[in-house]
Amino acid sequence: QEYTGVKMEVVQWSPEAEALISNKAGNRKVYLVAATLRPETMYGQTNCFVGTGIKYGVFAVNDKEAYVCTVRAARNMAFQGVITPRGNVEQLAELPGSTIVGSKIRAPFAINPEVYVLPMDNVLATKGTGVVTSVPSDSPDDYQTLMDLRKKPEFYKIDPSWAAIDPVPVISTPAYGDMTAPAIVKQLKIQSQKDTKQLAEAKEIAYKEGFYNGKMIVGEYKGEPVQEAKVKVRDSMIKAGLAFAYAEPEGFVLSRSA
Ligand code: ZZB
Repeated sequence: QEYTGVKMEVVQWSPEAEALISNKAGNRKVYLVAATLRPETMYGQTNCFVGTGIKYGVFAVNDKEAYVCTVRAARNMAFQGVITPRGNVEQLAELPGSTIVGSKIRAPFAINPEVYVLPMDNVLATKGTGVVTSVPSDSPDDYQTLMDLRKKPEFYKIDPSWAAIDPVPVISTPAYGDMTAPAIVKQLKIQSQKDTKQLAEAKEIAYKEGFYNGKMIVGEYKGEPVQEAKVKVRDSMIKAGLAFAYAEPEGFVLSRSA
């Protein structure tokens, strides 16, 4: 899988994460890195998700930057030459996902430039970076999780204000309008992020409709089909130093343990 690694600079750590990092990153700028297959949707980021039970590390990229992701993703990045020196992973600090929640980050290209880190039940430690950027207009999982968090902030141990940013229209599709994910969630009668089977189906529908029939309604490539804008948005994020190519070696973990 060829993902785009999106760099979200930490603007303000939660007190818990701040205490764990203290001065361990030195003068480096620290970024949460999300792996996405939909770079063209980045205008509509409203928050970012981590798994509360997942262990994250702060990894040195070079003298100037550090990335927050799983150790598994950091190792992949080191092999891909994203982290230097190639093949070498230096962990500066360890952060349980629960401690990162409530931190504020800068979401590149987003219409809402600063957003919060929130918890999601279904983040897989074994996929991408373990950090997921949230686009509730176009991702059914993101939309449903945001609704769950708004319904039960105490249960999820969040401040309601962290989940206050509404979905932002980014792409228009003929079948679902400019809020594709909420429309599919409603159509499939999805009630919570625990409805994982229906959410998988919703994701499949949203991917297809967005990619084949979607048109950009915001940003530099407004009016263009998603099929054309996808790579252009990705390239301009990479050129701006806000993203990088991140490949996931398919079946790598399985073939190693087999
Ligand atoms: C932003 C985004 C906007 C995404 C969208 C999707 C959609 P796939 O197809 O199964 O490989 N993701 C990334 N890493 C994880 C993880 N560790 N655990 C759970 N979810 C993760 O899924 C790739 C997508 O799943 C990624 O692209 C990311 O969310 C999420 F409008 O990034 B995406 C219809 C989907 N729309």
